[in-house]
Amino acid sequence: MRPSAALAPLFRRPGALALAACIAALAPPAVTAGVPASYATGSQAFVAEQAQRLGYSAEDLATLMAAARYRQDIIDAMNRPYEAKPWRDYRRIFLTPARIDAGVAFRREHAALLDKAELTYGVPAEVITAIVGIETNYGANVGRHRVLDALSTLGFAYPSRADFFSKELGEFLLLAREEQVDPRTAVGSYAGAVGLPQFIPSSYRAYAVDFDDDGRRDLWGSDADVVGSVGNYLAMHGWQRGAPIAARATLTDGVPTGIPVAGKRPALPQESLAQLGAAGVVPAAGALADSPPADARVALLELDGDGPEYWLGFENFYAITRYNQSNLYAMAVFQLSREIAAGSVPGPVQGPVQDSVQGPAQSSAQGPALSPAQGSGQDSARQVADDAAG
Ligand SMILES: [Ca+2]
Repeated sequence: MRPSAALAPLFRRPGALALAACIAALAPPAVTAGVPASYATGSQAFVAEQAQRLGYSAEDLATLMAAARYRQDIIDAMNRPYEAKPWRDYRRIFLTPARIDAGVAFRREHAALLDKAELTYGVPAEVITAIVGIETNYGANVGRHRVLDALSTLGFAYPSRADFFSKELGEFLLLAREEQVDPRTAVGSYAGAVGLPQFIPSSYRAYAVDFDDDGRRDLWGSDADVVGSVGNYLAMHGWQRGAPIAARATLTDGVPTGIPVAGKRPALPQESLAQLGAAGVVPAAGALADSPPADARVALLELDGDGPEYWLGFENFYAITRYNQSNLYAMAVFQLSREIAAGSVPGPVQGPVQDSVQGPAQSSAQGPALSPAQGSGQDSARQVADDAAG
């Protein structure tokens, strides 16, 4: 909604701006071409129902929400089925020489922080690095959408997940106050994930840590907070210090019957290594540096690489899927982490680097960023491509 020419001069005065926005917001919903009616009615209902809980006066929240804009391109991005890609394509997007090299550089540049996070949370430095690398290309693409626009658009005009995103909008407003972030200017992905590690607001509030002890949790501007928060997130979602993540599986008797085989959707590791061994499924020779105990829990995975690939996903693999609920995502993190480790440390690393880079080199700056850490319990989380870098 743009001011008319007659009103425009008023808008140069700050006080008048707030007053005019407030009046506009309290008026009946305006019908704007291309904007679903639910957007305005949803926004008004949000103000009426949530202002008190969020610690706003109705007038102040209405003024803020009047600054939000419906964005059709955000709806379009949500509807692009990126998770439908097979593993062989997904892998080529994320396991590029550029992304590996930048990961080795990030690992080196932030060695002290990453080592401290590994000590604190038990999550290997290269795993934290790989997550930041896949989420935002190490901060090169933290998203270019206003969070206020993204979460209001999805909260009020994306019916299949409106409840989830309107709740995240509330979380964002609380977060903005708690961390002294301007809700009018904060940017993130089209799905409202923010900062280098792409935390959705509820995850930010629950799991981000102030790893540089400056009194704020800043996932946009503090490398320390970014690194510590990724480690804490995984630790809080079941990461086991020193335990394996995944290993290529050898099937001595073909695909076993009676053992569930997961595809792209995360599966709790429920079988023991001993049970799988009895069914002819064992870790590939050399895939693990140390033999895990026979009662270690694993899930058998089948990914569509160049032909079917079978993998064992341990508890730590499942923990990565709590960050982004896709086995493709977790496998990309795992393999990128191994490449980064191999490029960072002279001498042997744990096990061979599996399925190293294939396909032509691709500028990782043009690679899509994933959707956010969706928090636990969101089984419809999406891994969709952001529409462009920057
Ligand atoms: Ca901090």
